[in-house]
Amino acid sequence: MHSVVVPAEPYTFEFDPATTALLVIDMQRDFVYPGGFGEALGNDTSLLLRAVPPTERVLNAARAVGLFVIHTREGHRPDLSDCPPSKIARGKLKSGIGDPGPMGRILVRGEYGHDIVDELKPGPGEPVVDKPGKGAFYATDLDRILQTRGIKSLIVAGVTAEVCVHTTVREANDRGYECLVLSDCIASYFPEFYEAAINMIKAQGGIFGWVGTSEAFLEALHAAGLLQRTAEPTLV
Ligand code: C5J
Repeated sequence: MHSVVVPAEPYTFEFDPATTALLVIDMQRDFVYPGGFGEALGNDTSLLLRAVPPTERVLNAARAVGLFVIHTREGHRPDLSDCPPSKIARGKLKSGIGDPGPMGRILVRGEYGHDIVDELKPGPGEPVVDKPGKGAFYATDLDRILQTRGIKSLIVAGVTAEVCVHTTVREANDRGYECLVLSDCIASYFPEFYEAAINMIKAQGGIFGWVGTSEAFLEALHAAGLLQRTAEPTLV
């Protein structure tokens, strides 16, 4: 068994790659890209977009060392039969769930905007869990997939910090998974919610889990001898 030790808060996070998965939450075009549903709601998507490059580095490293990778997407069946009427009505939006949006029907499976951003496209053998709620364990087979693989720890990236990431980390924690949330790989449209989300995870001795950075995570993989150091292209 390899043990990887990542400097984190509130204290070091230790994991065995054989029983650890990278969980990439809802990195969907409609939330992250300019011109999508998120922006149509008046949000600044650049705050989300900046989590993409570090997540891409972590995803590439996870693939290189053989970590199990799993992606989630928030969305519904085209007939919306899995969407509570309360969710459709919430916000009294002019264009909401199921309506035509800038990138296809909003939060509907199969639509362009519902799919994962190009940079973080799921690879072969990486399950994509479609979830109707905010938490990735609610009404999905995520727990079954993780249990079948013997997964005990989760490295977490995704959006948004205070909604789907937080709900999922709380659900995971209650199910006994140890979560390391990578602070630069999660994001929110609201800086104050981002800060609070991070602080809530690591408070009280890590009440929901640990918080670290992508750099610390990658460095830990190097230090454990699992990842080769490659020269980064330098700007001249
Ligand atoms: C996610 C949302 N993925 N903010 N959804 O966080 O509604």
